[in-house]
Amino acid sequence: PVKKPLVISTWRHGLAANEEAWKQLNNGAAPLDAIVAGVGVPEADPDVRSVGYGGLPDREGKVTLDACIMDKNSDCGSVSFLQGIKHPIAVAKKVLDETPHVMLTGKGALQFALEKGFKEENLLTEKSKESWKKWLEKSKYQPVINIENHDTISMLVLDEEGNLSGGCTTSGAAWKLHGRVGDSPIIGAGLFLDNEVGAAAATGLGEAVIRTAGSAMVVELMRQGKSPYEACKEIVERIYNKHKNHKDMAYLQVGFIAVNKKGEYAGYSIRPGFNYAVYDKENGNRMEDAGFKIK
Ligand code: SD4
Repeated sequence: PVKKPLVISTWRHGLAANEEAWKQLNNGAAPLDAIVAGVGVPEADPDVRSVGYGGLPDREGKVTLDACIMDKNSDCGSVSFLQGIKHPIAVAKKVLDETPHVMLTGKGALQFALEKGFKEENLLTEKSKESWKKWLEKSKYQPVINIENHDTISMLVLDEEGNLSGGCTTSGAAWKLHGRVGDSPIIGAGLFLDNEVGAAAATGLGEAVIRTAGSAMVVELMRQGKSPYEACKEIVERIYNKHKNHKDMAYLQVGFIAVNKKGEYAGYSIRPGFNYAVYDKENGNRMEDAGFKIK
């Protein structure tokens, strides 16, 4: 029998996110609302330095956010390069629910959020400002593996009815160029699902995930019969091979989580250190380590 519901989120902050999403699902919330509430926990947490409020800024000291959400009908909403709004995932859901579009960006996304009643606020905490000032001393863009660049929260849900949905939210790569958008708000890169097959989401160096249409490829391999583990592994290996001689290789980390309609799930990354939180009825909420390609 398929284990349902099942909630999977990237990284340790996924535990608190899962907890909230699980609570919402139990209270009868729609899966997308559970995702918004769930990933909203790290978004609002100033100690999570890679998502929402408290996120590390770009090299101009500006916190710019990317997020997207997708439902069982393949409807999706996304915001990119959004500033001053603590919960970009909630804005992404509004884009899905209340516009004829999939993605809004920058000032237009902010304008839309304000029109929908979101409050503009300063997202740069003192702590992140300090980190930025320290970074400015050397101003060297070299993402730190598994730390400042790889802590996007992506959440995948297999709900009670056996339908898939997912969401993804991040402050993106720390010290990026102003205006840089990563994989996280891009459907097919940072997140993808097909309710007939499975769902996948990415964390890590967004550029590498975009170059390879990462999450879409993982889902496509599951369509061809691969398990979530095999699918994540094959795409991670493909990304690794494509980047073997690439300038990004020195700091390249990419990880995927995936789940299929049977409730099988997995995570796999290029380097060790990637883990994810899983919540199901049988075993509760816990961390699991992803497989990885290189030591
Ligand atoms: C990005 N994939 O913007 C994201 C980074 C990440 O902090 O995983 N997080 O490239």
